[in-house]
Order: sequence, then C-alpha cells, then structure tokens
Amino acid sequence: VVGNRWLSTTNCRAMASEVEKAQAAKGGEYTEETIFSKIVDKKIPAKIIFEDDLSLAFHDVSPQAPTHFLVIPKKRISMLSKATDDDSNLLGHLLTVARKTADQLGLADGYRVVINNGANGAQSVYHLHIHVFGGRQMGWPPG
Ligand code: TR5
Repeated sequence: VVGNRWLSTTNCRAMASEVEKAQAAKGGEYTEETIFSKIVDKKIPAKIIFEDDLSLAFHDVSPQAPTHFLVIPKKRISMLSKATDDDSNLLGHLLTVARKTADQLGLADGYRVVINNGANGAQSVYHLHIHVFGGRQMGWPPG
C-alpha cells in the first residue's frame, strides 16, 4: 500500500526499477552528453512530435499512460535544480510547448505534468525533461 492506494505487483516492480535506475544515474554534469542530447543531435531516433530552435517534444519510449511524452530543452541543462535565473524564459517556453502539444494530442480531459529532479526525485536521465501523462485517470498522491 502506498498512501491510501493499493498498487499492483506490476506497478510496484515498475516503480522499484525506475527508482533503481534513478539511484544508479545520480550525478550528472551540466554539459554531459546523454541519451536526450543524442536525440537533439539526431544521433539516435525518437518519435518527435514537435521541434523548434529551443526545444523538442517526443514520445516516451516506455509510456506510463496511453499518452506519455517528454519536452526537453535543446540546451544541455542536466536537471531543474541546475537551471539558472537566465533560463527562466526557456523554462516557461517548455511549459508552453507541453501545453500546446497536449492540446495537439487531444488531452482535453486533463493531463499530468511532472519533472523528476535528482536521485530522490527518481530522475534517471540527466538532461532536463518535462513528462506529460494523459489518456487515463491519474492517482494522488504520487509514489
Ligand atoms: O526518470 P526520468 O524522469 O529521468 O525519466 C526518463 C524517461 O526517459 C523515462 O520515462 C524513460 O522511459 C524515458 N526514455 C529513456 C530512453 C528514451 C526515453 N524516451 C524516449 N526515447 C528514449 N531512448 C531512445 N532511449 C532511452 N534510454
């Protein structure tokens, strides 16, 4: 039981492995190449939904909801807590891209926006990204 919710064995296993990945990945330098910077540089493919000079939105490879996409800056910011005041406009832009992409994908009944930050936040890829989940009822509180 987590909070007031029962979790299925599958959910518990998925959650445990995400947390293990996050613990293994902790650290991360500001300018390191990551799997997401490789997607930005088109060194590896992704299912891209939207792209502009500053950002990219693409489908998560391991979706946790019927719709699950990520919005990332092209700038290599490892995590939210490493962003600076100079990044404020960029951070706002990422949320705007999340909103427009959610609209484009028809998430009119609502969606969840999540940023995992650092090891305790269960971040596993150290290139800042916004998760957007939709297409099903979300639970609360999160795990
Ligand atoms: O745990 P955090 O918040 O760091 O989320 C990282 C997310 O990146 C997870 O939801 C993964 O499923 C997702 N991910 C990981 C890879 C990947 C991806 N999404 C799209 N494309 C991906 N490629 C090509 N490779 C990955 N390793």
